[in-house]
Amino acid sequence: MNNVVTTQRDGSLAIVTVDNPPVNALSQAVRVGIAEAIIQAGKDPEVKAIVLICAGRTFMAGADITEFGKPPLPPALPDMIDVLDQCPKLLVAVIHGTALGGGLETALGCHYRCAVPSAKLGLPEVKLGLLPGAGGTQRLPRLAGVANALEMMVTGNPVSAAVALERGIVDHIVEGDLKEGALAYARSLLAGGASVRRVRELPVNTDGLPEDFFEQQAAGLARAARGYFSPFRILQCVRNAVEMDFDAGMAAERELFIECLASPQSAALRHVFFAERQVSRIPGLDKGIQELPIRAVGIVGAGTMGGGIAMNFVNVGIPVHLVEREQSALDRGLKIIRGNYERTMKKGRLTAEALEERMGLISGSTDYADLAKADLVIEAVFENMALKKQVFGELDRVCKAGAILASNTSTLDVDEIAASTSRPEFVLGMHFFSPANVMRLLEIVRGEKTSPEVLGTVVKLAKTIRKTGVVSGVCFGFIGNRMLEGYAREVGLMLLEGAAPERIDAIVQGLGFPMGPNAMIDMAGVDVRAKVIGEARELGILPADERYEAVTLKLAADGRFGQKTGAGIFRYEPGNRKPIPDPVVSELIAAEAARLGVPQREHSDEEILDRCMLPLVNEGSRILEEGIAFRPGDIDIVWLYGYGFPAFHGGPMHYADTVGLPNVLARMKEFADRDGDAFGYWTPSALLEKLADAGDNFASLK
Ligand code: 3H9
Repeated sequence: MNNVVTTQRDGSLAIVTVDNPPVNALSQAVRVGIAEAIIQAGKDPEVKAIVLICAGRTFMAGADITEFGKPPLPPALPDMIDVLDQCPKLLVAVIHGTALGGGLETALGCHYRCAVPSAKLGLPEVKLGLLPGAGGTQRLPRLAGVANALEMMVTGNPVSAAVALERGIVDHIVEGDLKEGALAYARSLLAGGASVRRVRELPVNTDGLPEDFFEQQAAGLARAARGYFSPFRILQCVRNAVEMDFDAGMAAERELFIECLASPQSAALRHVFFAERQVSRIPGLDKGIQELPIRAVGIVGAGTMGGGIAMNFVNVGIPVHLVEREQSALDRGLKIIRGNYERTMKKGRLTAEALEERMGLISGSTDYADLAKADLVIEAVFENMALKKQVFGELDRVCKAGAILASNTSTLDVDEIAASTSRPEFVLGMHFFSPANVMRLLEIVRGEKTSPEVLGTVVKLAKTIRKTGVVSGVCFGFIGNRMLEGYAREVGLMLLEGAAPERIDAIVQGLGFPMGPNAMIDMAGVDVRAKVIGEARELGILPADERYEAVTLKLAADGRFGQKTGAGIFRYEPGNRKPIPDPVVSELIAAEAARLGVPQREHSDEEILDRCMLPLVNEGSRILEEGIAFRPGDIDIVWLYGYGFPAFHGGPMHYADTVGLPNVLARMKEFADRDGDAFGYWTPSALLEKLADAGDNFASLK
């Protein structure tokens, strides 16, 4: 017997236990162990029924993702599940924690399933660019019905034990002790004369399914899963379950699974899975550090940002006190927060009681002294260094010793801000993205003097408020906005050269971004962008290039601030966010180009895409080189969750690896040769050159 799967006997029951921490992933050792244990117990004349159960915090959470992309190790999961399916003894899966992917498929290969009320069951393979490849696409429709099964597989979202019971995915809910309850259930099945029941032998029920069900679903996916590969293969598999016999459906599932596994999308999404889990590991941060308790939060500034930030905390039960300069601004801020919650309530996602409970956790005043008891204060005032320093000076005066003071600055020097207090070790940046109650990303900016306890506390806090926290060093714009500069610069230059904004946006969207760069600036505010450029110029970090963001600056000067004023790079109909090309802007751009003497040219689609993406890669590489980001994956996560970089391309650094670093360099050189490189726009980062020369890629830096 192997050391991750063991068998015990309890009367006529065999108990097969999987113990493969942390999540009982179905590694080769587990597959071998389960298959052997079931064959053994199946042959034992004294065993009447077998219970398959897991130790630790969860049932099997799926195939072992670390094995993907490596040569297959026998037995394949579908073969192991065949062994379960064919077992001559009654076989019961006992589910606690999460039965996910191959884990749920293993349970579906058993003859009965029971689960504790807190269990969650799902087939999340789609999130890894895969499809359930161990019979899930054929077995789940037989138990849960075609529509329910398809929905679970294309969204990848799990269902609760109660829903699973209602849909026939589990047969029984175990109350009380997991093992005792499961054994009692197995005994009751035996006592009731239950026989082996193989899911493969059940019919697929198509009652009530519209005739054009699959066509309708395909049309829905074309909208909801634009650019994705595996959801369409999942649909095909479910259709096969209806139209083919079980074995043929299984064979087709296998083929399509292998196709998904080999797809670049799956490689990208698996990279994202691991990168997401790595961001909270901070090199050099001692595991034993004492995190500070955060029981009360203060926020300075009750504008859109401050209000959005407040919602994150009260959503998880942490009270917030807001401080504004004027009572009227505070009242306005509180009204906006209530309005946001009311909208959620109208959508049925929040009860009236929960709304009042959350609002009850928010207080406000115009007096800094009311922040004296806060464990953490986040400053969310206007992006201006002098103002921020003044706020931090005030906070230093009123806040208790040991309170963490954070700035929500999106670009400014956190060390300079920290220096305006007597406690720089308690100061850091917490850069939320707008809308702060919705966007998942939080850039955590560690100052030169930020203490490990403070950093560790905020990294953990990010998880508590359900954000993905990525740590950045101090530099203008940190990870995300610093990289945005080169991207925006090239977009601005291409506009001056005569590329239409809607064309640039369409090409970037073609890669899978939800919106193009021009629409994004209109949404964020042309004035906001112009202000950032102004500040960067003041700090002397912009090139002496008159063309730099000339279009944005001109639009801002003309009062075209973007969506909020109904006109920016595009124009907008009242109440509609759809960008509409505006001839006025074409004229404005042409006039700017003439004024600056920018020659007009034709751009290929490829050039537009490369000039948008390669500056991201080059700046990302510099950010790594300088130690601003710890890992390429951290940069990818910033761009995925902060800027809508398509997950199926894995983020800018993973994207560069797939393009090939020598190709990235060659293309940059082409632009430099053609246009000159007076301002260093196409000067490659030393790290990029080093990796390319060595035949390495960013992934090798992990
Ligand atoms: C599949 O099953 C394909 C089949 O259909 C067909 C095959 C032929 N493998 O998330 P956490 C690690 S595809 C390997 O922080 P939580 C994870 O990296 C699979 N490792 O904990 C982390 O490691 P570390 C379908 C895995 O409590 C540690 O476990 N299944 C796997 O927040 C803890 O993870 C899925 O997609 C794995 N499958 O959440 C489920 N899963 O500590 C993926 C986790 O070194 N997993 N690890 O960083 C999850 O959704 C969450 O991990 C889970 C726990 C909800 C289970």
